[in-house]
Amino acid sequence: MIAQEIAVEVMMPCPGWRRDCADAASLADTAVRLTLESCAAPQGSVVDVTLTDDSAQQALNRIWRATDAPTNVLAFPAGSTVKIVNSDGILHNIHTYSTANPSFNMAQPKFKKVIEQKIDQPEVIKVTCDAHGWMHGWWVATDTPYYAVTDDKGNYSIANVPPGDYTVEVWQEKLGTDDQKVSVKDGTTATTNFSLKPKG
Ligand SMILES: [Cu+2]
Repeated sequence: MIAQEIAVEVMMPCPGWRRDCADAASLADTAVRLTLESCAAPQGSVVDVTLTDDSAQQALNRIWRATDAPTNVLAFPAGSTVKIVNSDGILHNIHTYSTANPSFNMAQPKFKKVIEQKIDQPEVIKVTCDAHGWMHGWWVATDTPYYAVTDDKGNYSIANVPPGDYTVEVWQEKLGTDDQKVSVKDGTTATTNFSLKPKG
């Protein structure tokens, strides 16, 4: 049975949701009610859901995740230390899924504001919060200092690459990887475009 004595308000400030997913509001309503029922949420609870767009997500990321981009991907050269910040004062549990680096699974209570974790080996690492199933992201530890995270349009640029022949590899969490060769000439800009297709 779906809990009824819980108020769920679904807001869709972005018109794309109405256009592309006509029943988004009722799906969100049902999903929230089933979730709250499964965890025995108290009757009388009020839940607000906002189905938003990339620019609003970017603003939230800027405020809450110190990442000025609409992304859940953090890229850095291997050997870097990642600062995991608990900025909302509730219990989280940081869990990494890796093979080249040691995995870790660590509670982050509200008094533990920052956990530092060094990532020595290049690897794409899935990161979840075991306390909140919807919280997840990716760490991409690169084997090169030349890397970029695309913006919300898929654009990227990598500055100050020395002249030479390179392989540019792209990774996307749902679309996988692709790569292309590129030659960089002194004082010029080389362009590499990718078009990833869903598999299957
Ligand atoms: Cu969490």
